[in-house]
Amino acid sequence: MTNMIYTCFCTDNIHEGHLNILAEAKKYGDVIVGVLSDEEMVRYNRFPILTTQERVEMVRKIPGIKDVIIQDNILYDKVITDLRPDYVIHGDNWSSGPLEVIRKNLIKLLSEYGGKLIEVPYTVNEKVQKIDRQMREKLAMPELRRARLKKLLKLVPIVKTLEVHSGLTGLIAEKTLASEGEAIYQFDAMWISSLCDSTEKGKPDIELVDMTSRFRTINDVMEVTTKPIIFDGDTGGRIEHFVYTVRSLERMGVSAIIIEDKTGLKKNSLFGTEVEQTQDTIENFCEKIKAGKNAQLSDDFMIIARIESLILGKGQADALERAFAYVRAGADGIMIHSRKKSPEEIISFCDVFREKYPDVPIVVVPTSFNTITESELAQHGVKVVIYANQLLRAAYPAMENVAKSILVNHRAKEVDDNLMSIKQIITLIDEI
Ligand code: SPV
Ligand code: MG
Repeated sequence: MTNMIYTCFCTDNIHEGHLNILAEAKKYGDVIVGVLSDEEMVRYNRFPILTTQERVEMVRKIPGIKDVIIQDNILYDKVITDLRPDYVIHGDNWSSGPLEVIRKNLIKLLSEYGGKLIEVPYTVNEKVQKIDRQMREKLAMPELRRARLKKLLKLVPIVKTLEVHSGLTGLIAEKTLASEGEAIYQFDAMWISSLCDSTEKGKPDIELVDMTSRFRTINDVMEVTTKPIIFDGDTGGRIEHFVYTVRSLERMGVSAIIIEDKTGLKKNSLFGTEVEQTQDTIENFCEKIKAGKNAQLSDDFMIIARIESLILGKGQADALERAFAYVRAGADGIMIHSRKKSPEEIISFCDVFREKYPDVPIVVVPTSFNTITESELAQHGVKVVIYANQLLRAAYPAMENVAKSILVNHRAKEVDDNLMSIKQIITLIDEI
């Protein structure tokens, strides 16, 4: 009986690296190729440009393959149980780092019946690297990037969004992978926070940093990333100005703007009622939403209405009345905010809102109510979770401590143990 050899592809593009693997595989027997599903691609790899089905067709066209299947989990348990291949073949680029857990899992599964893992040198050459860069460039194109948030909302249980305010923090959101047990995690999207964008520039969060400057931040992030962007649009400003903001963001490839129902001098919500803040009228805010929806040209762009009722102590009934009105006015999603330590008021809002609107995305920013987990939020219908300021809050004390240490020691030696090495910093950013 002919041996069976299995390999899994998570790619939109067949290049010589894949063909090398297949050529090697054919030496061992009949080759079955698994195509990793969209859901799993976004969970641990990059967003696929082609759909699962299109990728299946792409692989089917390669001559000499016995069968193509869809692998719907990055871990091999189901594939191995179903197929029991004699061999599995993979590039040798997964022996360390977060992907190691997949390799270990596979080796354990194969050892249960005497299957073997074959590892071939991962092809790294200029041509392959160029193809990889081209795919990433394509993902970063405005049309494709903009549409990705709506797609993600369908693909993942909750869109995990990290605040970014520069190219460097963008790279952290783009590239960070973490594993725990046999699971691998990464962020799905990025948040351009008004608080952090302003703070990074040494300015207060009062709509002082103008749109041109905020767009600069978006551009810096976009130049080095591919993940979708949700923009913190503060109050959205005057309706006459808001429509232009919508058009500009859409053209740049931003996926969504969140505007909050405050008016006058906006202060950060986490001040709550300690400072004077005025909530907009329902009528006026609905007009703003309608004008924005009218101005946008694509179907992909989302305008999300943020409700400040709980922040301003106006209560649940007011928050819900506003949420329903904003959805009727055309909002593509609702963000509900709270500065309570307990997530209770957020949960009860979500539960009531969900009964009326099962599909309108709910967004939350659990800065104060930070004990609730992503899966608990998802159980109450939350579709987007934003970690809105943690990166900047981590960076500031770390930098301040280093500055103090240099001052008291009159040299930099003592801080060295807390720093990344010179080698690491000079090689952190790849040259094209
Ligand atoms: C931001 O990140 O700027 C926000 C969220 O608007 S919050 O700071 O909680 O108001
Ligand atoms: Mg803000």
